[in-house]
Amino acid sequence: MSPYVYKYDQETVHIRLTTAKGDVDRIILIHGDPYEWDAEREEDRDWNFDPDKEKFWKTQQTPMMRTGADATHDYWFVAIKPSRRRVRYGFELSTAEETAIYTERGWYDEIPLDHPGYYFAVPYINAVDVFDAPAWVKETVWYQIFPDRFANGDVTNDRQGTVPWASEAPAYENHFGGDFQGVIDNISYLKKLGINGIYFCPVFAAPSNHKYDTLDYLKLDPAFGTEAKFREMVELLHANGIRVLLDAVFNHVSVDHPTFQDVIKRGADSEYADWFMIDSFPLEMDPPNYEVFAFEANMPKLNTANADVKAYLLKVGRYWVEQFGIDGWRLDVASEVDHAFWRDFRKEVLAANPEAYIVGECWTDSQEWLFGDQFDAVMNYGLTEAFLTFFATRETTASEFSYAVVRNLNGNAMNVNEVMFNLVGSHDTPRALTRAGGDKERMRLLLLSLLTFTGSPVIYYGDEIGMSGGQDPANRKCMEWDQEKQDTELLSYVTELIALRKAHPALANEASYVFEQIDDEKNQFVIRRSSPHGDYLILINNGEKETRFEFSGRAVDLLDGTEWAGEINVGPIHGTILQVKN
Ligand code: ARE
Ligand code: CA
Repeated sequence: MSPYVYKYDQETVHIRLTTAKGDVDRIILIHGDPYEWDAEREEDRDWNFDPDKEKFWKTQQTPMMRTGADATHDYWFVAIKPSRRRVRYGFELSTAEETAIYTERGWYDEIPLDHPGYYFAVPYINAVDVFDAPAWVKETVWYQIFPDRFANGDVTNDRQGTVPWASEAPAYENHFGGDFQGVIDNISYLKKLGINGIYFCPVFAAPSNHKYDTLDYLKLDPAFGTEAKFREMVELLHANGIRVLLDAVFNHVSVDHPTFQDVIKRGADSEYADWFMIDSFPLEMDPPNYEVFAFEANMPKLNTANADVKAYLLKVGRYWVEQFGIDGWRLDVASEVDHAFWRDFRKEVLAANPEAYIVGECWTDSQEWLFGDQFDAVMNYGLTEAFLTFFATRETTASEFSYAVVRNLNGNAMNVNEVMFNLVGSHDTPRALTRAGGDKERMRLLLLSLLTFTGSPVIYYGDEIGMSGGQDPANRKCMEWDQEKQDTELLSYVTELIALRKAHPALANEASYVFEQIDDEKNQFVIRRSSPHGDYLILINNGEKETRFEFSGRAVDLLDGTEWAGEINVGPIHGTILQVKN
């Protein structure tokens, strides 16, 4: 599997090709069954010729579609359904002046038909090899909750020193008492918003307010509530159609984790000495003589290649899925944990629930985790940056934005894109509204684009009501529950976008995503999303002036229900969604 050639499902192969920008006008895929010969042509065979050379391989020709471009390349795509789940293929590339055939054996002037052995191959689509992400994720809109900051539903579980809700600015050390009861109390709010999945930052026992320094993976933090309360919350969320994703911090533990404490005490003699990556004994913390997360001496890195560590963490992965019915895991610092561990982790979790969703925290190109054997998706921070630099900070042109998005979409298989964890901000980044300089129009464009993008969008708690905040910890303010202080207009806008995404599947997945009418001067473009459900146009005017978009036929503006023929005006820093009528 690669992003260029992969099995999309048990019958379909996707093929992509990139060419130098503007170099090629047309590409036709030449493809056929590796074992099928052209009977008609064989009848015509001139028996005076060498019989080996006169056999003709039977091929079909399917045009590829140019789906986009970046600064240097054009991207081409075709989906084919080989009749017997196997295919040999090559490319016919043409300009007005010349045609060339590209095969596994190199370049030809004419299509070589004497043997399929010239061609590239997908030898067979074995069902077990097909990337198999859970289908429900394609229809999920996530809401990310930082548990200490969403809602305090039970003051009796507050730890000592908890400060009153929103009474101070979030700092590295303060706790505000948010908990599972607070989530339960606000299910109706979440349902009204329309989200149908919650990603919870860590909930296991840990000293800090963020809980990324785990003390015990099999215990919930008492400040969040009891096991019974957690179970009640998960069941209530499920009863309301909301899935639950937990945060697994397996790269490191808290310095106070009993295993690490044992190593501090017993040194090389500790039975846990090989659980960590230690340079020398005795242990020293300043600077640490053991591997850690970043430069954090209080977060010693686990040696996931150690069989006991592996068994311990795999048990954790399985336990919460099996015992509490959680729907998946977000994996912290996933890119720094070894691949073999993640392959086993996937097997273990899917054994407990074949429909579980696994999303890694990787900030860079992530193909090496996304071949179907490790994660279903990653947190798509590459896309976040493309969105923010165009809509929020306005540093890039419409063309540059399109290049980044096209590269992002072509960086992974469609199977992955359809379940990608897409976000405009998280507990690790300044809030989107803050990146947008507090400008609500820009924020609306960001949310419109996020909620009409392929994949599985995530809304960071409070973004929907206009909360602000810079880099951590300022981005982790207490949720604003005072309606007077909520931006209720923004809230209704987000609610409407989520409802539209659900009502029109082509705004979510299984539809094309093609840039049209890119205009850098006016700072605008159109996204065409074509699907079996019809065509949709997402009109984006990121410019400072009202502008006119033209299109063929009639279309309905889904945000206000008005119908338009051939053209529509869109205000400055504004966008809308058209459903094309045929
Ligand atoms: C604290 C401070 C930070 C400081 C940090 C590092 O708050 O301001 O930068 O220490 O010394 C958790 C807490 C954080 C805490 C951290 C350490 O939530 O508040 O930070 O523990 O005590 C990189 C990693 C990525 C990681 C981010 C934070 O690649 O895995 O840094 N994210 C996860 C979680 C965090 C969590 C941890 C890891 C640790 O989501 O919440 O932090 O368990 C880029 C790079 C990325 C980089 C990113 C952010 O663009 O490409 O690699 O992510 O910037 O820095
Ligand atoms: Ca509480």
